Amino acid sequence: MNAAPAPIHSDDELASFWMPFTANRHFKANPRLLVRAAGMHYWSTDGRQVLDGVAGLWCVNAGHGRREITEAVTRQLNTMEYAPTFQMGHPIAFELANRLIALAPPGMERVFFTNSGSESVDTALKIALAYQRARGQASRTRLIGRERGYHGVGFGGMSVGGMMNNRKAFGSSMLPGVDHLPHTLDIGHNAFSHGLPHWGMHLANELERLIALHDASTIAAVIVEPISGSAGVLLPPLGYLKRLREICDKHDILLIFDEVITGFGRVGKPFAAQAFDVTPDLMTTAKGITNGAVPMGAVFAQRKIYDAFMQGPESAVELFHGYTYSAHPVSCAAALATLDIYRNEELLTRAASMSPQWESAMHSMKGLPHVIDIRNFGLIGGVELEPRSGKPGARAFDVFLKCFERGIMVRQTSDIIALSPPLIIEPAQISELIGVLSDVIRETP
Ligand code: PXG
Repeated sequence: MNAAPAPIHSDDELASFWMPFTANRHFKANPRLLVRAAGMHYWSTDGRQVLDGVAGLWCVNAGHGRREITEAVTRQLNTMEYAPTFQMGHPIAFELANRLIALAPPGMERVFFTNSGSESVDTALKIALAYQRARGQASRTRLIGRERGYHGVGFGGMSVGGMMNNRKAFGSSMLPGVDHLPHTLDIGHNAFSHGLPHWGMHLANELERLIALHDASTIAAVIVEPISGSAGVLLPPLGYLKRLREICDKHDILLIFDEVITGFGRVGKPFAAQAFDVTPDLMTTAKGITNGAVPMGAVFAQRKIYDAFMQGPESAVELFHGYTYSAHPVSCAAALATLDIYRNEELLTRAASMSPQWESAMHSMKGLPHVIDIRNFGLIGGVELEPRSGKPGARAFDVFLKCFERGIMVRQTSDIIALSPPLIIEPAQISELIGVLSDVIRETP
């Protein structure tokens, strides 16, 4: 077991690290430092045990401190710490791609490796554009995203994403030729739906409207998260994703599912594509692929997409894209060990069996002060609070802070509390998580 480092006392010691997506000044005045993790828990510098309600950041699906992953990574570092995959290869990269394909929806037979969700998204967008060109449809350059979508922080992902705060500072540098579908959250019609909401399938028809505006011959691809996570758990209405698929098929437009959070068991099947029985053309993943232990991402592609590139001279590079660390051997080793754990412990379907209990625990918070909506699917939950007048996000931020003090870690985005525990969560831990969150919501003005 690692010894806990000495607590940091001086403000100066926190000054250098410019923290990502963080209120830096607030954090550095009130640091929340984690030093150890095992199973369902973190431990903080002051020795407190914290129940992880968000799997780190939606990534530690098999729980913390998995020895099998540590050993696989150590073995790989001792054998070959790095090898290039540009015009060279190493065996476990191919083994991992084969293992991933076996989990994926039918037809998704090719895998491109990246190092993060953002890179997976930018990779998928580039593949979509290059595919259209490769098959003689070079006029298809437009990309369609969705309001309140989150697709990471690259310029491509930011452009198709629909979160105002991620876009406003970079407005003039977005990709040209991007349009957005409306988001699917409608509290007026769907508040407190259990699982997928019944109202709103017709929102997919907005794609027909965008096609009528731009013409299908200009559109390369549509990208959506099957369930929007970062925007605060926005669920697809029943039938909505199938309808998107039908419209894309009708107009020969690629459909991309961003499964960075829904992939690897979060919704009770390996991927949301399977849970919702809708197969995209490209699928972006990251996070759970290595249980968060080392960075990695992967883009899954339908065979027909890869095949479209396999023309021209055999010695020519077909796709001018890739990263120094694509299929990094250490990441591959971590991913293989992670997939073994998922298989041996049947974690990729566990969210389905835990979901009834999760759903009733989530909805037990109905009626608490300021709770205006509760949303759930698989092992994902969202609680939306009424914003304080003139102070959007402040109420949920207070809830997040108090939860941490009381020993549970949740995520806050605007006035929504998001939950996505490791898939190993036990019934008593669901009760503890929701019990503490309920107490905190009750006590937060
Ligand atoms: N797509 C989706 C759907 C995501 O959720 C990314 C792309 C980008 O992945 P990287 O690995 O580049 O961060 C994400 C990331 C949260 C939260 O609490 C969600 C993410 C990241 C950090 C926090 O909602 N998702």
